Amino acid sequence: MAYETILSETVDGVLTLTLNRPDVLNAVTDTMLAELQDALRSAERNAAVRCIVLTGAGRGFCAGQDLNARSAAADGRRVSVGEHLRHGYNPLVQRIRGIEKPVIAAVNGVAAGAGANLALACDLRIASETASFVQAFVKIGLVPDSGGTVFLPMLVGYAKAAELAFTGDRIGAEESLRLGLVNQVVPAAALMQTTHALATRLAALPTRAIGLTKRAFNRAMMPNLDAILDYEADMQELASRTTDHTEGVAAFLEKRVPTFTGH
Ligand code: T3D
Repeated sequence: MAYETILSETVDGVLTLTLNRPDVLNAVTDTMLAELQDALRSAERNAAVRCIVLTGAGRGFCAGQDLNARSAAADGRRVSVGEHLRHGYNPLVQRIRGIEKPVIAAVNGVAAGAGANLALACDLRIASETASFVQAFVKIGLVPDSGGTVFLPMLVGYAKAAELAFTGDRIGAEESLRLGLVNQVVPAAALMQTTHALATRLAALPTRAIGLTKRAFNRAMMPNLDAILDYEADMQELASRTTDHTEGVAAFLEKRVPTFTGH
């Protein structure tokens, strides 16, 4: 499959997938979701791929759902946000968690909304000094999705997770390291080299043992992930029907400060 929105390269047993819509900070479209699924499905089956790196082109890692391209069904009807999560984002998160090979996010810039939570779904995160994380959902009247309600509190504890999710505050690389959100922070110029060095090291280790370790971590740390993803979709569907959500998206697209009413 030829890809439009991602780049794919395998070197030394390491598959690097680069989100490639830099003009919009690699915001996610349905095409991107399908392409990531396809690339990861192939990687799962390909014994020559023994580690996967996810990164972004340009100054962003990923800005989450493309707010200019809210999904529409083939017949032009608006697809519900809950269904969009169930059919697009949730299977991708399940694939990242389910693939029995290490997945590293090389966070090169801002990671927002579902873009932040896709990074959190990965096993390890190496951040450039220019990286930042934003649980941007609240700013458009939504709730954390793509596994954020389990990954975020698991990594930073409930109090900090609630603060980040309720405020939508952006945190930088050093703060992310202090909170345990990322494994390492490196200068921007060293990000891909450092990540590739770790990835090639992991790719040369016993892949089956690492895969089974990941399976055991999944069982120990997030045994209800499928149900949680489904519940997030329910909550997102409810949130997406509020006037605050409509206002939040309109304000973002019109580049103005939103006025929320609590409805
Ligand atoms: O189906 C469903 O909808 C449910 C799924 C939901 C999953 C989600 O991810 S919901 C959350 C969606 N994402 C956001 O709300 C984040 C929106 N973006 C931002 O808040 C900010 O852009 C950032 C904090 C990420 C970065 O800020 P900054 O100041 O560094 O950059 P910027 O100037 O805002 O953005 C640069 C460009 O990217 C800009 O375009 P322009 O003015 O140069 O033509 C901006 O409009 C565009 N962009 C950034 N994020 C998105 C986007 N365009 C479309 N969708 C985006 N998400």
